[in-house]
Amino acid sequence: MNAAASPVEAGEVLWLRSGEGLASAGRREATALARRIGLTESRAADLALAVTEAATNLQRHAVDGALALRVTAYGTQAAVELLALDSGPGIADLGAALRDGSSTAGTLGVGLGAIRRLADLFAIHTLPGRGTGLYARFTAPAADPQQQSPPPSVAQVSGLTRPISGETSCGDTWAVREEHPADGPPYVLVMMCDGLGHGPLAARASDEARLAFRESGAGEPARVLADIHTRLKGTRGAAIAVARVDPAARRVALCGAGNITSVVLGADSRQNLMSTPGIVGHNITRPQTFTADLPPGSVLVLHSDGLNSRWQPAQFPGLIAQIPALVAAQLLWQAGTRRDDAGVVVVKVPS
Ligand SMILES: [Mn+2]
Repeated sequence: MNAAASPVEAGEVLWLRSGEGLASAGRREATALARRIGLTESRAADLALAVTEAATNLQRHAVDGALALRVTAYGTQAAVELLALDSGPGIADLGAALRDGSSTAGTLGVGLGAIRRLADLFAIHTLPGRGTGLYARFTAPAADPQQQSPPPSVAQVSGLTRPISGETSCGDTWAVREEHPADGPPYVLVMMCDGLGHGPLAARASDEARLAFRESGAGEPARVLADIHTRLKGTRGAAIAVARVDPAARRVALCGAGNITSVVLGADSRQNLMSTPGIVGHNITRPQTFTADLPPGSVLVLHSDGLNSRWQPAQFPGLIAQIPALVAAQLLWQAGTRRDDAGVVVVKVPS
């Protein structure tokens, strides 16, 4: 498996909030997803066990919490991804919690060693007093071993969305397109989209935006945004930012309209990239493209207004060293509101 490869766009995310029956609901959903992507019986059982451990942890020890489950594809391989997120108390000694058999009775962290051992890819980030994010990936066997694997990814990209409380469809979405042109270095295009309002009509606008993003042949963010604008006429419209990341040059160029927050995030710095006012699909006047450096170790973060934009890097020590899926999840959980759809996408260029 190519761990660097990125899923191409947002898929359906199953959110299960902590409460009675979390473990059994989680197992049931995980088993259905495992079947959908053709995990072997024994790997499906491993996934179910990991879900049980994560759910039990949340139920017993965490303040508020949720599991998120989804299917993604990395290169040609499908995977089930499990996220467990909570609002505290955090894990004081992560090293001890990850060692199986260590005495962690009564603390958050029982079973973490087991989840790490079972998963194909595991990551965890904890904020003392404020919460823990856990990520585990279970990858299906390649569908066709003869199939040519795609060129290695030049950037890691992942995101996460969560609908407003009480809704199942989400108007926030993200997508990625990696290009390997014959006449130049490879680059990555990424889109963050917030369909206006929420519910099915917002989701429809963001579905159209994903299609337009995928089908646009353009390589410049402003051109891609213009193509999406054309496609979104007749929908509710959306706030959208499109970024182009050139890994070799470590540069990002971004063009956005409407309220999307775009940040180059360093260990103790954040640089905002501006979007212009407007509604994609209705009125965008002279969208501008802004550029910035992506220094080694930094990540690019794009998110909707379902997250409070006033978060600071100092509130998330160590987070940017994590994989993009976990960076997105922690930001969404810690800065997100349940009163709006929320969405984040994160791009990381390997150092
Ligand atoms: Mn919104």
